[in-house]
Amino acid sequence: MDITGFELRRIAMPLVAPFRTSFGTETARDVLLVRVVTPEAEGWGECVAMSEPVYSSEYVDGAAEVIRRFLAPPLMAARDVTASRVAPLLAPVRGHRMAKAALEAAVLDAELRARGESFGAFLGASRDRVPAGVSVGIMDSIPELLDAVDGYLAEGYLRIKLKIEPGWDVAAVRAVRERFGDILLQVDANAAYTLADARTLQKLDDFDLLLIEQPLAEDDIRQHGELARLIRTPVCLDESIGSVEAAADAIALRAARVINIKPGRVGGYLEARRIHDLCRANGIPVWCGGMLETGIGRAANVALAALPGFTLPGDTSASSRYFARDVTPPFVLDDGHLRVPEAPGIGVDPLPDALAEFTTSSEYLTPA
Ligand code: NPQ
Ligand code: MG
Repeated sequence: MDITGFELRRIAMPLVAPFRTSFGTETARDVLLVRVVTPEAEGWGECVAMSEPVYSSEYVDGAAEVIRRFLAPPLMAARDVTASRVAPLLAPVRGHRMAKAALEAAVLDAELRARGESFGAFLGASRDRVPAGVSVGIMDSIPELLDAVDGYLAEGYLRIKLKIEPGWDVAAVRAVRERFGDILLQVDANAAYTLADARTLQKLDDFDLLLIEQPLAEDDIRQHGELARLIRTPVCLDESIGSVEAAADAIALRAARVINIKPGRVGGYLEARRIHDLCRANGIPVWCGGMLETGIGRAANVALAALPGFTLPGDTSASSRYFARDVTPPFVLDDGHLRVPEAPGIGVDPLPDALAEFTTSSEYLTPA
């Protein structure tokens, strides 16, 4: 395909409730959407960067700028662009994986729509629905946390993930375990601890957690290996895994018994599939993370989560977990599962009225 242009569209989506993590509290999702226009088809990609560089070094304004100045021009100058050529064409630009992933996703969506193939079929999905987990933010009190978890279990979520930080960890986990018994339960620290906290993290060993996600800093892969030898809860890496090479290092260092795969964090769905394949070959279970995606990113994530190595429920929740109104027909829980879209590309179409309601700006990039 030759690229006619890219639309960069910013939308502001109010969250149904504030979402607090160890790095801050979000009340709205500020999202950059990419629409690629080609003669054959259009395609959509969602950039998962946040407004501020607090989960990773990327942030939305920076992603828009790097796309505008450095990433869109070489793609628009190239002929016969396919998704598999996007990463090689963008390789001269270092980093900026979330920005690159949004472009690759848009091109892949257009390419698959043009040939009538779904994301699931293309990626190698082995199921038509995926079990849904939910990520539960840090609350002001334990009773509020128990009410929130109770509500999600009543909705049918099959796995609960508690966000933790120093001071909101052992007591929160104990309260949820005592109240709800034998549920699938895991925790995510978003890099809030150091190896000096190993004694606190050991106390979580009593609660039969599926895993502890990213307890230490992004760069501390070796230290995660050290921690993994000090605690029984399996260590899962999120922020530390930005590529298939990082995943291979983490496995070799025994720093991750489980890996959270987020396509945006690793530069796209093709790299995400390579990490899946590596982990599967090494007996490392993976699950699909979430970045509060709209239906556009969620649709593609659900397709990825249907690959055979995704053996743990992911953070692929229903649209209603985050948004009162989504920009696509909403993803809804069916017996605790989400259906993998079957239509071409990501399999869902943005709703023009919803897009218009949430759009804060739009620009159209064309070849030089
Ligand atoms: C995680 N996600 O696994 C992330 C982090 C996260 C679902 O827990 C706005 C945009 C707020 C992206 C809060 C979940 C966010 C965000 C947390 C991502 O680490
Ligand atoms: Mg995480």
